[in-house]
Amino acid sequence: MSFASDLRQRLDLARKLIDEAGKLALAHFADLVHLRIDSKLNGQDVVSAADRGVEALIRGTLAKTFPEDGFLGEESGLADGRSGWRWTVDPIDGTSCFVHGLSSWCVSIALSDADEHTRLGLILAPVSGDLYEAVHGEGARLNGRPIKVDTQTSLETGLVGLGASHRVPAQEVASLLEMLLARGGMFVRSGSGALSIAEVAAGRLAAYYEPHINAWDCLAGLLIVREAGGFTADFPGAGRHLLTGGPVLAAAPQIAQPLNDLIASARRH
Ligand code: LIP
Repeated sequence: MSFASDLRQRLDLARKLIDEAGKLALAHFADLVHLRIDSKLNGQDVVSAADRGVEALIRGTLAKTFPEDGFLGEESGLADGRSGWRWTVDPIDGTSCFVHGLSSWCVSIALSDADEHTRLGLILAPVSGDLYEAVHGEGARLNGRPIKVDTQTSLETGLVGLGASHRVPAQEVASLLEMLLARGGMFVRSGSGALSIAEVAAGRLAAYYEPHINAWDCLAGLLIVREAGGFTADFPGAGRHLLTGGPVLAAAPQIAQPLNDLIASARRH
């Protein structure tokens, strides 16, 4: 089988699978009162039966169809494969929003090759129905229509998505917020890094930055931004490992440097 044919087969399945996963997640979302929720690292870091059920659906279907592929899921961890392909999946990104009944969550599926290049990225926001998708070298799409980052916005006119969690010192986030506001900028925090990164690709956000995020949260979105003409900093960055995560920056090209300068200043404070 050729590389292109292997990739196409996996894209076809990923499209069907993310739709099925979105429907399962929505069924849980409609019945939150009966949803089992557990804390992980702290009260803000939660996992639900919906996360586990959606990941089991995706992981089980992929294992049946492509048993030689590797898989990295937020809830079930890493399983190496022999084919060179590896799926990286966040069954529900924005779990905290999900369990609180907020609509800012999504299903994120990425596929990487043996050289750790992301070749497919799919992000579905089931509440809105928005499906973001990219194939390496073939552009980015939202609901089937081509998308591009916003090349006209600036820090002073655009919205910067900022991620925050208790995995990083509060002061680091506070310093960046202060510097961005002082610069005349504005921020939003949606609670779903994957969805915010996809909104950079759609030209809705000027950029997205988070001091620490995991691979399953961002690999799909970073490909979608690159294919939409955006800048993405190397992830997880020099000296870091896929499983430890790291900082993420995705931006319209004209925003990347001024925002990076603010990030560097905030880190020094
Ligand atoms: C979330 C990320 C978000 C981050 C949260 C959490 P999850 O992923 O999308 O950007 O700030 O701490 O990691 O846990 O909802 O899949």
